Amino acid sequence: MFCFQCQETAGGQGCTKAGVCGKDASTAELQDLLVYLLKGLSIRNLSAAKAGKGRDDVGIFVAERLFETLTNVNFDPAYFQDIIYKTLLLRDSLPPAGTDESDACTWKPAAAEDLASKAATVGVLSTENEDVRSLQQILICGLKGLGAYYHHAAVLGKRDAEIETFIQEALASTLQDLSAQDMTAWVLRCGSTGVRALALLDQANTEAYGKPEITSVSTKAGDRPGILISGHDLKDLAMLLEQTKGSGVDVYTHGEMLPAHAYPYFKRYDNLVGNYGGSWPLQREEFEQFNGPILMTTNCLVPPRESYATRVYTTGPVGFPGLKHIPTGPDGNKDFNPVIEQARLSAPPKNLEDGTVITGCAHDAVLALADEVIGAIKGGAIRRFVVMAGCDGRHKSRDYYARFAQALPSDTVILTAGCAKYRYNRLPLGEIGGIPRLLDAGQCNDCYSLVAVAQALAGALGMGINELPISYNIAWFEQKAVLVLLALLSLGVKDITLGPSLPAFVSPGVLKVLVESFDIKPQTTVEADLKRMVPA
Ligand code: SF4
Ligand code: SF3
Repeated sequence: MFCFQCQETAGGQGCTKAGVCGKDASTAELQDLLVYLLKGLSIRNLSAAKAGKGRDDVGIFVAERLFETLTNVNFDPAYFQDIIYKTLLLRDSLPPAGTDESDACTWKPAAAEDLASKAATVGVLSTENEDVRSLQQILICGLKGLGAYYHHAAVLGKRDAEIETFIQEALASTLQDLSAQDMTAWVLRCGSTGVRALALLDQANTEAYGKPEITSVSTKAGDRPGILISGHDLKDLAMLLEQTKGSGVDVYTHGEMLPAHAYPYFKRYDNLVGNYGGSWPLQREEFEQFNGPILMTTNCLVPPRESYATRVYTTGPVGFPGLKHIPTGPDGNKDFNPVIEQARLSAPPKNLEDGTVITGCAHDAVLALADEVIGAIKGGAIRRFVVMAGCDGRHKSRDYYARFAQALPSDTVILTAGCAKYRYNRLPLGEIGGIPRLLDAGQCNDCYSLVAVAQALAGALGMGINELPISYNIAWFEQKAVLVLLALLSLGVKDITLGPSLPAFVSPGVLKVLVESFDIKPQTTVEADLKRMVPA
């Protein structure tokens, strides 16, 4: 195996024997083979579409399969073996895309063992040129993030032909012999399509659940049995809350599900009682203490300890050998009764903390304060905004973000989204004239909100996006963050600081281009970065 798609890749270079994340070699290789075959499927479907014979189910199929290969989503080799056969069936239901088709369009296994031998030849390292490989993998990682966000919009009924076609065309482009310039253009198009997908998801979420409101969420555990729901899928939360109503079981959010508390729709449920624990890297300790069942709707799943594995349920794209999976019915509904039944028999969660956290500072809520914010900028009460969005992770070096947040001068405001915020969202950062100094827009996809706020401020202040008093200090871990980064680049945002380390899939040659074109900078020390991002 060779996988270097996330920030925690072994030695900052690549996982070669087993993933630091817990993904085994056979799963990693099957994921590579799946991505390869998705390219063949895309080529055939795009060709059939030109003749008016494309299949409507391929675009969403490809997006969802890409999501399953994202870090900390699916660790189950049996699942990938099965889905590879389904991908082959779908591909072969489409007519050949000409007489000289790529191997990805024609390869078939004679026996199950062929999957492993083929997988070993189609992975990341099958592209020899380091810069070509780098541009291809930036695109593939971006597409995995795009597939994830698009899946979330699609489960809420929002489909978009342009996004589906782009994903297929972009995948197909990685089998072509393109110039560096053309490959870079695909990468930037992935970013602009990312903006489109993030906007679509924002629309899907707000149409289904209302506009987020600035909300204080309790982090205290109650004395009734509970279910902990983690990941990003708000529709799963909606179904779970409806099914647990009146059952005597409380529902707690975890990790990226925290922002759900800010939506008017979820506020209707008094069985949604609070947020439990921090971000994903702490889950082994926190799940142990939760006592009740845990539902993982998307990333980030950490391979569970035996002591609580019988209480962990997966659903949607998530999978792990031996864990119980809640399937999606043909109408899109899910039956969470097994989870609820187990919760009834569980002890209440052990209390971990006793406070509150603020969320729901999405674009509508912040722009409702636009006059105050603009007045504070013009009057000098707010000197600068610092976008600290993105992911959390296990590395000790991520202490940097808590120290950075704490060291920011009192006339600065943090804009955040994603699970990176758990490093500093319990700090007493205070307010500036009634505006909280930490504005949490929500999940990582709600980085869209930060862009909308920046664009509105630019309009109101008559400035270009790079002239605004905003600095970007982005934390990345997995491929959704790659997509968010590409989205920011496609909008022309420059001078982004990226940490805690640069992606292993960015080669020195490609990094040079990123620095020259976008002024991307690696994170250094709190003191040096602060001096640069918040000039006196
Ligand atoms: Fe390694 Fe990250 Fe790939 Fe897991 S996802 S195998 S940790 S690079
Ligand atoms: Fe976090 Fe996994 Fe990226 Fe949605 S939950 S931001 S890491």
